[in-house]
Amino acid sequence: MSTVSIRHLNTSTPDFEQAFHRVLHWSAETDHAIEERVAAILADVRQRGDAAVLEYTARFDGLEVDSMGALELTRDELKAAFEAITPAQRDALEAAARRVRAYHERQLQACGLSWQYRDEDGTLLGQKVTPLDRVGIYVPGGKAAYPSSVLMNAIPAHVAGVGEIIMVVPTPRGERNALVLAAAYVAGVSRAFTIGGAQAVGALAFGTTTVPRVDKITGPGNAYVASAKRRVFGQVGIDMIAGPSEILVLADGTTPPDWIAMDLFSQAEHDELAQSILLCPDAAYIDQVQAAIDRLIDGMPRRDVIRASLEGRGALILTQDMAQACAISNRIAPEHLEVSSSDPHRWEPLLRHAGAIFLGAYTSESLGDYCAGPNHVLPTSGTARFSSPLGVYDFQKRSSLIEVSEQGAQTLGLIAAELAYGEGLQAHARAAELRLKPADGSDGVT
Ligand code: HSO
Ligand code: ZN
Repeated sequence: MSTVSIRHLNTSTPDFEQAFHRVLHWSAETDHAIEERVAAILADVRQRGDAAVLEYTARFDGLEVDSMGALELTRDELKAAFEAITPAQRDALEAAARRVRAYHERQLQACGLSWQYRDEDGTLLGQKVTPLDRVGIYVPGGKAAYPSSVLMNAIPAHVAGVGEIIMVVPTPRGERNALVLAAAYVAGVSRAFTIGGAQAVGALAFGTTTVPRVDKITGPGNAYVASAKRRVFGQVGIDMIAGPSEILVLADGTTPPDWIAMDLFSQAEHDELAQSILLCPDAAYIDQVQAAIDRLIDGMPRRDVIRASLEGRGALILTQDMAQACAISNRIAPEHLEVSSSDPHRWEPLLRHAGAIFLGAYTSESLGDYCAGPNHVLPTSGTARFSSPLGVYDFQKRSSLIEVSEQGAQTLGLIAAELAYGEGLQAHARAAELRLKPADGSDGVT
């Protein structure tokens, strides 16, 4: 057994605000060296296309081939990867994909469809929803190569009706991750390239002879990828720039402490910079969770990452009551929020800012990471205050529809002309007025 020096805070002590600020305060520093290198790589890919991508792939991934064709994975290769994994893995991937698909199909029905109505003048107004033509999905190759993320990015795109889904995944020295390729097969990826880093983002954003230009790039990546995505934003759409994983557990003390300890570990094991926080009004229970952490950590293969995360950014916070715990949770706006309570529905209405809310002791956050159905690409670093999980809506766009009736042209024409004259815009006013019916019944054309 070894002690994990995770911070303990108490909302009733005078220094709480200061200590809380230290827990929350985290800034991803911009590394200027990375920024400069990424800018140079993007400029080069834009200019030289495939030749540049080939060179960077040889240099950074140690993967030397003489044509871009050799960096494309065929649908047959994806299928072969699917067939090469174990039957249990195939079943799990397919079961997860089914649930994620079903959830996103609901999302499409609930908020992704076109609508229109006619007002009292017979004017038609509406919103037309169309999928993006082509999207790029970035899949990291190194320590964060998650097949589950392939499903979480590609399935909503597919459900939205995106025409072509292009996946890029670096394969250092040609080492391919069979589960990632199998997930691409299950999720219905259209084309896949074994390229990564800023050069892959550039290829997707600008297009090369081989890699088609996409309309939006989604998916997580390292600092180079994040910087490249920021730089190409505007040319193409991007999803969020994700920070390290976070979990906040709100506990009333009725869940076995080992379960809570393991849930805190589950996000801590992603990254030394991941953040796991417990909020609880029961001091004795917090001690039990600390004891569970100390007892369980040595058995974890990723204990070094978990310890670094818990000791660096974790916290066990004693609150006055559950309502105060909810208020603090709203201030944190965590990516994942577990309400580990015997009465989660009592607290849920108080919780406003979180990427995903997991209700009740049986709902471990990890079930959401893989297969519950909702997306696991979620807003981090407090951005749940203003943004949402990745969803079908991220792969769609909207166009407004307006069809003004003859009668509507009279009503709207008077309003518009008045406002247009006020703005000094004569042509706007006249365009509206030309469509007004004159009082004398003539056609109004002068
Ligand atoms: N919790 C991660 C997603 C993930 N977990 C993938 C396991 N695999 C970010 O929300
Ligand atoms: Zn996770």
